[in-house]
Amino acid sequence: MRLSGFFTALLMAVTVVLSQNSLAEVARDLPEKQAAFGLYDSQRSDLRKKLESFRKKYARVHLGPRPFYLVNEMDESPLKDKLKRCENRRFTSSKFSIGHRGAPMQFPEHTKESYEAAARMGAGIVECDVTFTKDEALVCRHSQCDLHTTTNILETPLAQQCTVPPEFDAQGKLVNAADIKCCTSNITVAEFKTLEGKMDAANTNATSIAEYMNATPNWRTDVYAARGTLLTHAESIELLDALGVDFTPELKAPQVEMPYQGDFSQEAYAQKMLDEYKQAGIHSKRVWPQSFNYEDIVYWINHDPRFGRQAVYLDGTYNLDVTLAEMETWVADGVKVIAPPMWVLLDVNANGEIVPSQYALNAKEAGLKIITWTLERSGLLKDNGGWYYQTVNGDTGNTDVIDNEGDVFEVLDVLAQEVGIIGMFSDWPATTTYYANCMRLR
Ligand SMILES: [Ca+2]
Ligand SMILES: [Ca+2]
Repeated sequence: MRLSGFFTALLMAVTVVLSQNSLAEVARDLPEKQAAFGLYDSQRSDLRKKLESFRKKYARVHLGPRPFYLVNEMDESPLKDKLKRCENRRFTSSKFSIGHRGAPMQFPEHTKESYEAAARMGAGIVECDVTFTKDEALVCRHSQCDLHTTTNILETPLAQQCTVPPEFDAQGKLVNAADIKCCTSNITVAEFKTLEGKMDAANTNATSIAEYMNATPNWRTDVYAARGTLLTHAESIELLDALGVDFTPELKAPQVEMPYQGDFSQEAYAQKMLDEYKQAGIHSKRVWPQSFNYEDIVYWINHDPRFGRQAVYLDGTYNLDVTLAEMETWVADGVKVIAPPMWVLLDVNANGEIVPSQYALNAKEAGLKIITWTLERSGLLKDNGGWYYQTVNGDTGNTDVIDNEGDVFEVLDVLAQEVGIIGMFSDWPATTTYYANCMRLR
């Protein structure tokens, strides 16, 4: 035993010496080898970036307990059995899993912390909703005018710059809670960066600022809202790139008259959003620009076709009756990807099964790729699931087939397997990442 221990130690020592020698040789020869292979600095840095992003893609993803809980909550079915068999898998990031505003079920939306949580949960793409400040800097916010519900602006002196600032009576009682309105265009980017993100909510009956701000629904939480670091669009690009995830910026409708301050046109705004990716050296393949405004999509397709190729037309008409002929006009304009809300893609058949809607069938026939929104944004499904589930929960007259938390996977499975969506926006990406890994959706 002792002898074999000695030989093992000797072998290890020899190995270490040899590997140090060969490493030293490699290091010495590297400049020559690079010259021989014609690797210039920029190519080397490209290669390094690619390796880094490869490493991050396959870095350990952490899903937390929620997806496992949701699988357990499912009604018995072959789908449940299949999902259960994936419990011990090594989960990796998937572009099917899109972080909607980050991970806002539990983290303040559009903050560094929220984006990091989404990436950690395996979202392969993370969203920055894009709007602009008074000095025309692009920043991540869901709306140009939601600072009063998504940040702490009302408890700062910047509140006085709001479009509709808070007003108080002689006793100091807040008197206009329902009307308060604060926009990114009210402040400069430097001022924006001094704010803190909070969970998106407001009590519009409040009689104090504290009461107004303390309104997070009980199915979300404030436990991660101690700090929410706000980001410019450019900072979001840098962060998401470092996290190894791809990008889906949404150009939000301006709440100010365009051209803003006489010179910032809608086209300049749409172009500026894409230009910030070019300035950061991001390949267009990694960017899925979105807009509800059809003209923005057409602008990108015609003026910046590399980025326009993956432009996502968010169909916010909520019209279940869009015809195949109309969808074919989108295709003729160069649109390749559409994104209606998930209920538009779903229907319930006579057997009480969730099936693709006529809209979904038309979109497939037109050859459109489909992304949809938003999973995990509905509160408890035992309480019906609300707006996002309206065609499957009885709200629009169809049979109600939503009655427990596990139904989230029943819905996602129809969207993935039968509608054939290529991506799912989620407020808690872990749920979608779990499904994507189990079904091998990249
Ligand atoms: Ca969005
Ligand atoms: Ca059920």
